[in-house]
Amino acid sequence: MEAKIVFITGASSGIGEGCARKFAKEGWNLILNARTVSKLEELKAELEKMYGVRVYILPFDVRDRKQAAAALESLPEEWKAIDVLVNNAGLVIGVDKEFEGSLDEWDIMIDTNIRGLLAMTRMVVPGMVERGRGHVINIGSIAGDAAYPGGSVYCATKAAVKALSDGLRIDLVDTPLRVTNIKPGMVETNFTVVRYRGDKEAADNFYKGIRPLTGDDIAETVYFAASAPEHIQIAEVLLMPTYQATGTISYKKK
Ligand code: 8X3
Repeated sequence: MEAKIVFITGASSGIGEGCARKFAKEGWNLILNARTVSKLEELKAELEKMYGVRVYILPFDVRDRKQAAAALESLPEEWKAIDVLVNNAGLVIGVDKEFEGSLDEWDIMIDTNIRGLLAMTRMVVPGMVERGRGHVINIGSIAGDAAYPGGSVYCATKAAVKALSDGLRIDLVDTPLRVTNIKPGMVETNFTVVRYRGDKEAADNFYKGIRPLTGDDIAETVYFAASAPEHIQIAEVLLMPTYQATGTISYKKK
């Protein structure tokens, strides 16, 4: 059988990069998206050589609907039959209160985490429905389960990811397609550096005394959902470090 195709947004670092490595290791062909190509080119060279899979680089900003549509349109015929879409591109900027933060920064989060994810789903899923085969895996967050201090808008975007995942599952209930919402807790990636607007020390402090998850840990769970037998739909997975209990409560060793 032909190798399956996974399309990963935000694949140049963190959870997206972890997913690229995991799916390649399992023999899948990859379409990798991010805004900049340099890291994707490195990944492509490495994974093609290491696992003998094929990697197609598709750079665009998920916030730019026209760019995204043109990129998807440009996919060569043999890459169009996407089996799994991993809607991973997402970010958090700042830890401000809802009455104090920057509307411009919140727009970036809303446009990426909600509108970008929705646009990708809207563009990729019709082909899956036509082919009678496909799986959408959204990277949500523990932050979508309940708001926490300094997280208001980010938490709202991840609550939206939960609603969009549930809504899509409802809309696809009469099809063989599957929808999964993966909800990570603390994961140590560049994500946290962006949350603290580039302050590496603040980001390191966030994880001090706890062993956080890695992008590779999340990728294992994403792959678990993608490779489950066809009659099993992993609807949601909430996963966090052993010493984390909720979005706000974790035990940090001194
Ligand atoms: C981010 C996870 O625990 O920082 O999606 O809210 S957490």
